[in-house]
Amino acid sequence: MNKVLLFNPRSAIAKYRVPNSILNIAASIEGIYEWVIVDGNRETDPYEKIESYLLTGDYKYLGFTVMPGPQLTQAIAISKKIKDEFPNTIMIWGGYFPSTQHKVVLNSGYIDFVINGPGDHAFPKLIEALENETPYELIKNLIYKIDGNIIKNAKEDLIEQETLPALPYKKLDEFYPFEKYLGKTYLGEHTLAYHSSIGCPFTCSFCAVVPIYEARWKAKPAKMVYEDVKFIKDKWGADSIEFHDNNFFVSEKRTVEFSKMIKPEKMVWWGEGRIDTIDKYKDDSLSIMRDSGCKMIFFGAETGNDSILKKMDKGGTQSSAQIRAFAKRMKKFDIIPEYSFVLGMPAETPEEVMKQIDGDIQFIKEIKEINPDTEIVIYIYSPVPTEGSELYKKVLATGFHFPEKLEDWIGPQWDRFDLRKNPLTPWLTAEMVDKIKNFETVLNGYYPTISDIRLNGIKRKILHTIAGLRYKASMYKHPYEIKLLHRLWKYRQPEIQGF
Ligand code: B12
Ligand code: SF4
Repeated sequence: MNKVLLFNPRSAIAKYRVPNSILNIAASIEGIYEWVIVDGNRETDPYEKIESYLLTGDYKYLGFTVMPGPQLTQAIAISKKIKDEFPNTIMIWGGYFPSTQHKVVLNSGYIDFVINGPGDHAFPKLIEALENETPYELIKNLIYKIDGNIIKNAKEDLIEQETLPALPYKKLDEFYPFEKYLGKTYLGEHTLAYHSSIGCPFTCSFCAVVPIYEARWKAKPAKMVYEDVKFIKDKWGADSIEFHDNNFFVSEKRTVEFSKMIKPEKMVWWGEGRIDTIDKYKDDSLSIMRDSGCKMIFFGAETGNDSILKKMDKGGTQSSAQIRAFAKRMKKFDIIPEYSFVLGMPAETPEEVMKQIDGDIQFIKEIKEINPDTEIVIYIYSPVPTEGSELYKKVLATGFHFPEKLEDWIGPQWDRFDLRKNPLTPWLTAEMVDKIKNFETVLNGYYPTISDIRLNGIKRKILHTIAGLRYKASMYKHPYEIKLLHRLWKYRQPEIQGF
């Protein structure tokens, strides 16, 4: 029987996390096919490692998990090289990038299959079909090419998460000591990355989760989450948790149940949620959450402009008034709201785009006044291909299009696109991008993020004082002195290096 190699291309510059995507795929074949993991975050030369496995002649199937951004660099270069040197291997890509960009991936000529969304059932079924030379044409979530045509199979219903096998943490530990996956963060000395639910019930028109999960959400029950966390705490000493779910807080009941179970473990935890969802939580629930260690929550505030909020199809009831009021409410419970904003959305005229940017800058300053502890994360809007959405239609009408060759994604023009810092969207002028970036620099100077644990009190004070004049006078142009200090002190941006 042929073996499977699973590869997690490098995604983190410094702090790496448990490679949950590839670990789920390993779990799906555990006990059926022999597998190994190569983690690009833990290897200086992952190709050398992969090659050493392939030279044994035992490995035929290669599964790569690929998220846009830096992961693509290793994913593309290594896939291409493997196909050149080991042409009989079968290359399967899964994860957010191939799911939303399957055409460019399959047209590259060196990737054979794409798994669109969850691979927990699709991957073992595909390996089984390939091993037994039986048809794979009916496997759900599979995308492939026949005679030059791309075939996209039907989507599978979301899997009940409690039916999934446990993640093979102990086996991962045999490849890479697990303790090292529990890095130091703002939350604690040994932070665990855990993924407790998949999808999201909402349909925000700018979000990559939507085309893959189509407004569906399934979660592991609170008890299962607690037991996994407890196991890792007892075995490897985790003291804090980052929940990597797109939307951890969909169910108030599950959140409260989990909070009650985790409280005695004295672990600090963080997750991502929606303002309008959590604003409906009872005061009691928020207190229970805080007492159980929930220190900070990441929210997509997106914008203070109500008409853009509508266009973004936030799908719920979020409004600028609620964003303000909620920042105040969180203060009462001592939970830090980490508000993320998306600036630079398209509009009818350049003046209108600039007006939107100015409005959001003003709104962010207002939020900081209401609750100075609010952490602000700023993204520049990068389109995701959400077929059928009004926003995406509008984006295409401006002449925007994604690269036609896979290699172009890692060319100098596109490699920062998905970092949402250099969006290449035709309606954004250099002046607009500069304004957003300069404001962000001044804001990060005046209010340095608390998640940068290396930045001590004195450095914070210096930054705050130096940036103060600019911030108060709204003078954002050429903030060289703040940039210099950021570079000198290696200032950390949570949106790039982990939240
Ligand atoms: C953890 C994480 C990171 C970590 C990576 C940590 C690491 N691995 O070391 C960090 C913080 C570094 C990161 C960075 C970025 N990330 Co990120 N990240 C995530 C996050 C929160 C969790 C990923 C995860 O572990 N999921 C758990 C697993 C179980 O789910 P999954 O990946 O979907 O896997 C399933 C399927 O996709 C499929 N599958 C996945 N891989 C494979 C492989 C094979 C072979 C098969 C068959 C199937 C398969 O099967 C799995 C099981 O069902 C996701 C959001 C999310 N909730 O998924 C965003 C997400 C993937 N990131 C995203 C982005 C854009 C980025 C950035 C590029 C930009 C940014 N500003 O955030 C940066 C890049 C910077 C960099 N240095 O690379 C986006 C992608 C959006 C898009 N346009 O496609 C997401 C979806 C967040 C979002 N909602 O916007 N990220
Ligand atoms: S609520 Fe968040 S995860 Fe859900 S669709 Fe909107 S942006 Fe995406």
